Amino acid sequence: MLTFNACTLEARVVDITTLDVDAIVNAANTSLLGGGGVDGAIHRAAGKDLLHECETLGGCATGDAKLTRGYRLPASHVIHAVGPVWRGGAHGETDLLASCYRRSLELAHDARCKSIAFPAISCGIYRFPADDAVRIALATVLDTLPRTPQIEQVVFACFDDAMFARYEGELKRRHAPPSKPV
Ligand code: AR6
Repeated sequence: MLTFNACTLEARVVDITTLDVDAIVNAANTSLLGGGGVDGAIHRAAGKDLLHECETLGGCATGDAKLTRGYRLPASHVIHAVGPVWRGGAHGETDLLASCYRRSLELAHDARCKSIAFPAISCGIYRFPADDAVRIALATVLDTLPRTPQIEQVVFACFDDAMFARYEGELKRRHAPPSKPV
């Protein structure tokens, strides 16, 4: 766990649909009409009313996010973020992924959420290299939090131990005191 200003950041091996936080982030696609992976799991757990609200949103651009209610989920809100498909790294993937984390925190802050949970956006079906994605996620969240002071808790929900180890490693690395100048 890492504390930054008044916010705690932690990684957990958990199904994000079970988390009782103010907002969970969905790794959606530009249609916002559901899909596989965590998107499918969130829609199954939230029920049809989530799809009905998504149908009113007119889709979402890659790198952006849109907020809905959580319906049957324990979470009050779902923030549907659209990560980039990995196409080798020269198509703006890094900036688009960072933008997902930034926009999600901004939307959560505007909706007065105190706690938010992220999946590893783009790291499944969209094939973003996981080590890079985790570094981008952490760096962007830490960079954005000073402008979203409403947020007190950030959870990185990992579906497996390998992803958890990546987040733990990155959280520890950022927690380490700076080395002494030589
Ligand atoms: N809780 C937490 N993490 C999960 C869960 C869960 N219930 N289920 C999967 N993951 P992916 P993407 C992890 O493929 O790469 C959909 O069809 C998973 O192990 O869900 O952004 C959308 O509609 C991986 O680490 O999202 C889009 O078309 C991470 O969540 C497309 O997939 C993201 O994997 C988006 O692909």
